[in-house]
Amino acid sequence: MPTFANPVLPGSHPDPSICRAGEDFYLVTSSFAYYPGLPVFHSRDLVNWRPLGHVVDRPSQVSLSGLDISDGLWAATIRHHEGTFYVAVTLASDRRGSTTYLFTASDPAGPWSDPTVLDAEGIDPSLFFDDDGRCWFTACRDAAEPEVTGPGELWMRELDLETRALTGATHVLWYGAMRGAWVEAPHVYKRDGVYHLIAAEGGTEHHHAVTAARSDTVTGPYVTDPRSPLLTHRHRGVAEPIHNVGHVDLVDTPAGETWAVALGVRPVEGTHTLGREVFLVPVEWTDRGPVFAPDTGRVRLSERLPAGTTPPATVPHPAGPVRDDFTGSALGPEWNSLRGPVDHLVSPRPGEGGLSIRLSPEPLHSTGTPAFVGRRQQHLRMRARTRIRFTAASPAYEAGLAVVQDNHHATLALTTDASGTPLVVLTARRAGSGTRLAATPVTHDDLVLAVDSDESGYTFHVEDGTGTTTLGSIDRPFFSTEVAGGFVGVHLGLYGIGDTGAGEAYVPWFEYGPAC
Ligand code: 6LW
Repeated sequence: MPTFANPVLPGSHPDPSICRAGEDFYLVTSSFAYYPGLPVFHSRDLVNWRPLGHVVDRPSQVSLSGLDISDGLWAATIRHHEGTFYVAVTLASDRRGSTTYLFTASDPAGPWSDPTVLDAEGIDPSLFFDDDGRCWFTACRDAAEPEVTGPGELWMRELDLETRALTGATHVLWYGAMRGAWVEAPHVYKRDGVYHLIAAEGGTEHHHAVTAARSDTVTGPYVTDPRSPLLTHRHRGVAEPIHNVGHVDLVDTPAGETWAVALGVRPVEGTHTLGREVFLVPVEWTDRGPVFAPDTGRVRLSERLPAGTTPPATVPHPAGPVRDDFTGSALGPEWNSLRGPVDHLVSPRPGEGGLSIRLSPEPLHSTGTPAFVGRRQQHLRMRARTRIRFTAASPAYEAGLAVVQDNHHATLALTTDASGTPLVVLTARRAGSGTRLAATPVTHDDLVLAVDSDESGYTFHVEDGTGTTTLGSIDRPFFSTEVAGGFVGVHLGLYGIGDTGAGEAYVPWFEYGPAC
């Protein structure tokens, strides 16, 4: 039986939401404080996903400034109704509280509208279009009586599509099946006249689970599906390659099947670095409701292809390194900055190719917009290399390669010592406080900086034309969510720090790919 490889979107792509328009599937994932925000992907077969654009690609749409990396754009829902695409999303902020935004587009590739702010409490907004065309908004919020009901509750109000405002009564739908655990990520589906409310419970870590309730009317009352949890890996042992499975969204295919996109992680000895990834799971509808992974009851690394699709003609994820020469007028869709555009700091050199990185005093751990662009690490075993030319006028100036996981960073940077000798320095930083792990003088200011990773750690190298020097390694758990905290996965990137106008680095190319 032809199969595909899970995850279908490797690397940090949490909280997937999916919809179909005709033969086309569209998927959005969370992007937190990375910019542009809310990547949109397109697929015809649910397996091969191609980046299409971003919902948030203008700073005027949403302000991400001042946010921690794991705050920002959380858990969007994408839906298609009568020619319009809708995305509802939370802008989460520890300090400012959360805001719910609604965006629309006639083409999911964009442009997406400026947002409408919805008067909605909580996180994980979702939309359901009933047969009569009415739109119902759901989200989760703190429960009014947590000691009785559990910490969270799912609620619903009608969304008036004309005025783009919530209207009518608030309906409290459900407190979840596991009660003591947070209930979130609600989505409503209608099947044979029954409304099914599917949610995530247990928190987004080890106890993550899919639970369900059903009702004859959209606004409830919803009755817990006694089979809950319908999907979880929390009972599986350390040998299980996929954990933390949950936060699903369902879609029907033109061939009449239903599939779920779920988030999950691939830990190694209890810690994961790549973030929460997108897994594709078969679903079968029965009289009792949806059955996830009916054959095996679990999410698998190798799964049967959806019916009606042919084995992919192209390899979805490159087998070797892919080099970016930055020859386009803008960076490719895999590149992200933090909290806003950085064209004034990091930009392709017109005509020439390569990237200019102008120094900026903003450190990587700040809540501003540093001179940084990064791409997701998508393979546990990988290698990233970059050629860089930079002459630091002061030991306080540096430019190079960065590994960023929330507030845990490592940098491999070209700088100088006080006497003006160029150095390459490896530094590990926790929330800005850095430990210099190694330094080596270099004879060139034109070098290749490299990092590779495997199950045990990240190893940093410098190539100067005469040979390769390995500067050191950092244990993998330092870059894991379990140690660094937060909601994101590792980004690999390029950065420069120094006084404004004090110089720029030139990066002819950056290369990333899986390693064996
Ligand atoms: C997301 C929520 C969650 O909104 O993490 O714990 C949040 N679960 O569903 C960010 O991904």
